Amino acid sequence: MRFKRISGAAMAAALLAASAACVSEGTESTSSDDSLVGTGTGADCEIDETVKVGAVLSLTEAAAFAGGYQQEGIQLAFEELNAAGGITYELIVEDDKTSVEDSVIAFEKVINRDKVSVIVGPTLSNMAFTTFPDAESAGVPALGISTTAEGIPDLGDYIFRNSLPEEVALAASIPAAKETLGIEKVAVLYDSADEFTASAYNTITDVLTDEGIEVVVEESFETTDTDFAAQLTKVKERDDVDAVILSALPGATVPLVTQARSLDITAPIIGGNAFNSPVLVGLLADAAEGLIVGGAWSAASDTTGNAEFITNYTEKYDRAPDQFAAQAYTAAYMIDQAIRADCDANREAIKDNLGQILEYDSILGTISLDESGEVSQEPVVQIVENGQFKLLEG
Ligand code: 1QQ
Repeated sequence: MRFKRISGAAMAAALLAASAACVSEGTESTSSDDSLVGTGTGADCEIDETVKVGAVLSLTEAAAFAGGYQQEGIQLAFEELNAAGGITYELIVEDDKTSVEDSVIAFEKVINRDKVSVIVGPTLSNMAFTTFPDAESAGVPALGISTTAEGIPDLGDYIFRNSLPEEVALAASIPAAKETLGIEKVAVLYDSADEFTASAYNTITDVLTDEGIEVVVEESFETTDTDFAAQLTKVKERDDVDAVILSALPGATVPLVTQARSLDITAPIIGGNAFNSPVLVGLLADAAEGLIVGGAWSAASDTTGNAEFITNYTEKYDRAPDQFAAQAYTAAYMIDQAIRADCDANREAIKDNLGQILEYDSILGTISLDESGEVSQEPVVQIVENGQFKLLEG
């Protein structure tokens, strides 16, 4: 990893000024804690005080399919980092129970009770639109690891994500499917009640227009729906649907795809980040075959450290990692790099340095974060074959 700039007198002065005074309008003042400033920089940084990191994840209810993997990924990374020495991390995990109300309470706890230096999560964009403004006004950096909806980094100066935006995932999966399968006409089915899936719907329409693909059926539903007969009948009535583009969380994806297949709708189904889940593929069983998935990570990718990550994770948790685990694991390393840049684990320093990460060679591939909080990374497109994710060669 390299940073856009290295620490120096100007940087130290700026940090002092920022931490001594109000951070910005509307942001609580954050005083710098000297015990979180160590000696040395980079790999030589040593901080005596334990650095507290909060992780607000959906460990139960609808998004637990992702939250469980995220908890495991981040725990593995911090164990490795603690073993490497120099900085000791304490990870404080809170379950937001896939609920906006509980995610607000969880953010409040880690910010005020635990006084963490940085927060990882929440799992869903739906919660991020409410909780990230709280982190912003408290002056606590927050790093989203699976919050892929449009507009997340715009929520504030302290808000970052290392999660590939859904816009980028779909802008890869739809053209790859077009090239491989020769798609001309599609049905678009989407959950209009969730921030992430509704925002993905906007992207889907843009990408389809760019690709000259015609939408012949467009139907919406809600997150907790389980019966998709009405929407699927519209698809079934037509005989010219080359593919179904689906924007849904797994809770709706499983019954929807299963019902589509039992209605003999055989068109390929294309999606984004939410589909990159072995839990989803397991639940769908045979109905998962041929699913085309745009996302941020693949077990088949030859990225730096990926093979070792997969081995260590599988050994520790007795199951293979997924994209959510990989992004959470990477977040811990990005936070560690941001702290080591100035050997300073204060909130302000982490905020400044997270936005300076350039071309970090991670298990997700080469990844950068900028001051706006946005990530840049190459997407991967996969297809499910024999129950396994394979890279889709376009
Ligand atoms: C979001 C997502 C979900 C699929 C994460 C589990 O990408 O809510 O933004």
